Amino acid sequence: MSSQALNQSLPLTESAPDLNAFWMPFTANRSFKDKPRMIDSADGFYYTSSDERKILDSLSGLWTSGAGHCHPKIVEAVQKQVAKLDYAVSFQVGHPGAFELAEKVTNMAPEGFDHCFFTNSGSESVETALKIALGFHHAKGNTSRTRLVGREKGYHGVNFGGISVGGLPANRKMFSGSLLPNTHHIPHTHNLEHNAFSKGQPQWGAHLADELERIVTLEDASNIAAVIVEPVAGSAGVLVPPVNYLRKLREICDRHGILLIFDEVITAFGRVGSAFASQRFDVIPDIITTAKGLTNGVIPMGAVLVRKEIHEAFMQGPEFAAEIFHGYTYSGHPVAAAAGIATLDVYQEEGLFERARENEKTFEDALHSFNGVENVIDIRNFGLMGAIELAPREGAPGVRGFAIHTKCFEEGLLVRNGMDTLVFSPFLAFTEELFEKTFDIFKSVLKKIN
Ligand code: PXG
Repeated sequence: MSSQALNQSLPLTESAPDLNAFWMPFTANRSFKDKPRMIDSADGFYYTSSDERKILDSLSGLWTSGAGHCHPKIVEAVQKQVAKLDYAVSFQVGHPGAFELAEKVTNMAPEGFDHCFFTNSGSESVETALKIALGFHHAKGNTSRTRLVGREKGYHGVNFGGISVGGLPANRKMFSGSLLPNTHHIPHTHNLEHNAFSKGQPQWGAHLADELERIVTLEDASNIAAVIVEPVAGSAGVLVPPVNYLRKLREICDRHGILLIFDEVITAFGRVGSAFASQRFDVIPDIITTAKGLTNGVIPMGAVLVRKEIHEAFMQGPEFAAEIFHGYTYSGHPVAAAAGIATLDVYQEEGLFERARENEKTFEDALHSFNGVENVIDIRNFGLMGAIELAPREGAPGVRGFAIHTKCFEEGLLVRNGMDTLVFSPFLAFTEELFEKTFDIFKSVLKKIN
């Protein structure tokens, strides 16, 4: 393109961009473009909208930014790295940052998780984990173990493996003819009759893990590779595992030689008051997927952590050959690795996982103060994950939740709605004052929106 042509294609002023070309993900594009909600900048716990209003972020990005937006230490690390080594391939060549980050992450992980594979997102972490599970059994000579088990209402990203084991009908519907074969689903644990308004882990529901045993009986253990679940389901609207449920899943997997994958894309890095939810629940899987909080959302990056035995199973064959035919152009990207290293340092230096634990009670009390408010049919919480579920309007599911989201934005609060469930994921070091502010705005909006 000539420089003249280039100039003609650039806007002459900093006026608002045309909104047409960007096909926004998971967004009502037409209604957004009719009435945009634009964010210009971020600092700490706030966004600033393009009409220069401060918007308190009750979701820490999209469960990504627990350490706060534009954290100076992470910003500096990224700036320095991008000027020093902007990109380096990780295939047959390495750079120190990726190794340093892998060591740091595995040091925070449950004992025995000694290896980490880098991806660029949660979705890629899930695909990678499923492939590692299949590859593990293959390497062990158990080539019939190819079936994968997920859970209803599970969210494991948007790629084909992830939506196949995932259990959110809307995410599967349009693609249902082309999902992976040989997948099964255990039931979800959402039950208003038994568990509504539980604080923390519900007492009812551990028996639902036994459904895995039923699948094993039906399909035979020798055909099943892995089970994947979120320790606390996030996207489905914070579904907290019933007491003993995860332990039962672990026991059934152990009994039958099935790998257990915890999808910790949301739950890792302080969201439930520990580095990994596995540690908080004291149930240790075989493979852990992460993303989001790994870099505080600053640069896209994910990681899959595996137990030593799984890694060892791949380290066979001639030494000149790659052990797994899998990887991404940006696996272990130097700028992402720098963001990750700085982020993990910030978590530690600022004691953010401990701060998250200290904040749990304030958060729980604030959420459950909505018990009894009109239209509120359930409240759920664990760690710093919380949800308030509202009854849908008759014949119009999701409309009430979306109206609350947009009204909150107008009033200076970003709240995410999944249909009629409002989801909260506060910053790890949120203050009492900001919890109060969040829920004051939310309360006033609830009064205005029927
Ligand atoms: N697994 C889990 C458990 C997730 O929560 C992914 C995988 C996919 O990650 P990527 O980086 O590919 O988006 C996620 C993502 C919501 C919401 O509304 C949650 C996610 C994504 C979009 C919306 O809660 N989590």
